[in-house]
Amino acid sequence: MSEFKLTTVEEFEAATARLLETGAKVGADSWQLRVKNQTPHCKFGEEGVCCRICSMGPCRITKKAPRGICGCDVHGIVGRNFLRFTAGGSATHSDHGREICHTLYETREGGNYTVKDPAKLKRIAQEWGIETEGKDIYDLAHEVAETGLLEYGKPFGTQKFIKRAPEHTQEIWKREEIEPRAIDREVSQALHMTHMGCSSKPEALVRQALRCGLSDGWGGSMMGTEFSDVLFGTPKEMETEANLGVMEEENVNIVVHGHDPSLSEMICEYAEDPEMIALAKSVGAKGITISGVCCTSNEVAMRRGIPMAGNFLQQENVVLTGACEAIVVDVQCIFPALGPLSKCFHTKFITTSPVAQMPESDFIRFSSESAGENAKLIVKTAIENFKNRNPELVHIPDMKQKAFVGYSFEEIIHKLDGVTNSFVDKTGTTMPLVDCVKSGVLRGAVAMVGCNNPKIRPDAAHIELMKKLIANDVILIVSGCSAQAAAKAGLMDKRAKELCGAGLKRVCELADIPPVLHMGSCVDISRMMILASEIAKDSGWNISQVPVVGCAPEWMSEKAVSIGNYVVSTGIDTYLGVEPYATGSSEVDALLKGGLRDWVEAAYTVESDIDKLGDLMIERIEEKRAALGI
Ligand code: MSK
Repeated sequence: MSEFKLTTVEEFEAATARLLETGAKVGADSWQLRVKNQTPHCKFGEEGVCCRICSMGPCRITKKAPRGICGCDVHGIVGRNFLRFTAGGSATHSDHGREICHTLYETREGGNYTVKDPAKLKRIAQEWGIETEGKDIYDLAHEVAETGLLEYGKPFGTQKFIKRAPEHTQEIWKREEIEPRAIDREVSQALHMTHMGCSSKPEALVRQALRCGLSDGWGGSMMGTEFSDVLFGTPKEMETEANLGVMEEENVNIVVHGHDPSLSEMICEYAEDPEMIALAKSVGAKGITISGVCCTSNEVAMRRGIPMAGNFLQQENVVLTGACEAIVVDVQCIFPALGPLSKCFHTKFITTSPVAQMPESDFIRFSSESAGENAKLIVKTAIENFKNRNPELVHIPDMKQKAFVGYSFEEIIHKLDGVTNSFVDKTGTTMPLVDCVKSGVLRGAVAMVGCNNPKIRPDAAHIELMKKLIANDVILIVSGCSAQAAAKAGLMDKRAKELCGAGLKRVCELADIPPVLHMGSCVDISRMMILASEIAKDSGWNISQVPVVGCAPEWMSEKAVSIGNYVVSTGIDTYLGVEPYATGSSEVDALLKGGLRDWVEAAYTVESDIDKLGDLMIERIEEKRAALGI
């Protein structure tokens, strides 16, 4: 076995610099160049003090002009912007969840989509009060899918999954009037409240932002996660690899990118089809390599061990290798820049969703009814493009790390408690984890999530924070692009236990896990909410007392703010490395960074000095331990 060594951020950067040289040769644009053109950023935008929700403006708040034309002050404007930002994220995650419900509705015996985890489907049906006895599994799938779809527009009541939270948390949500009702209603009401002439009171706007976030995390995202497991299998530990070196020069390279596993699962199926492999060989390739970028990558890595080529700010790099036959995208986090960039190479930029249509792409519409045919056409298109490669432009950085992934909530319990668990059946508990925390073998946990953002040295914040935390016996649960940063560096290799404090190292050895556990994609932060809830129920603590904090050091998207809002509302203090656009209002800023604690027992901390951010998280974990007397 080769000697274990982390890949450094400097090595990532050197590899990128080499790829950018190729880009320069062919006249390619890059995000690095565009950042220069966009800097410095608009100060009004950064502070959230620009209002353009009616056509009397845009109004920008300054000392000289403290109110907009309608008379709204800076607190109302910043609050409205914050709520609209959240609504964008909540709608996006939840619409992803809705698509998955529709895919579940399309399942048929022998069809494009089948039920891979019938036991999970039955558990959810029972949880929702749907009769399972004597029912055909596909009839049950359709009934559950339809019930899930009704969660989006139900006229009365609250989200079904909120019953999974501890009673104390549910009481807080009720008391604070932030219990999420119909998912679409929360998004719609956010837009209504922020329309000209509606709410301008910061408390009301921030409260709705929490509610809208909760409808994502405990509604749309949770359905996205749970039904993806039903459809494609609940993740189990699996070995894979990460970083650009997973692309193979002699093979047809297809890179899947986006978020919805309905497409990528099908592409993976067809890439294994003997007919397609024979076709690849007929054009001179040795085979077909599928790899991924962003959360689509996380989805297929978690369930199939498909390697992860990179995260958000590496999406252009896969094209710059000159060895990418097709980058196939579904929805979210896709740079429109991939269109013109692909034209500098032979790469086909294939868009597939009516939700994410982009210029200079080949649009092959993907739908669950014709998924097989669509996927086959996409794989075939990529194979036929292999002959168009320019060998002079091909350079794949020789850089990859081994990674263990697949730590769904169920798998974590399985690894720690040795039994296959569901929290509904209660066949296993989180007590082994709680006992490790109580004894101090583990000091606590950090849920690290989120994107890359050029405002922070890409991947450096994720990796440096993880190194610091594991050295201090803090275990990491991670998702999204944060997970990919860890995998690329080598922190998901089980040998990374050598970088841990003595306590965490022991846990890693006993449970045979890496110190950084990949829990999935952005929607799978819902898995973390379930884990936190079960820890609270098993330990008798409230969620806000558990020595766990959330962190998104390099976040950039609207989805991240929606996530932050539901994580905080669930009682988990959340640490950010980038300010949300809210500093322009002292009132909104103070609410987010402190006032929320009176409502939901948790709040935000923002610190761009990453080392300090790590210290603050460790301090908070130790404060929680001291308060528990452990
Ligand atoms: S893909 S939302 S850049 S984590 Fe989910 Fe990564 Fe952030 Fe997109």
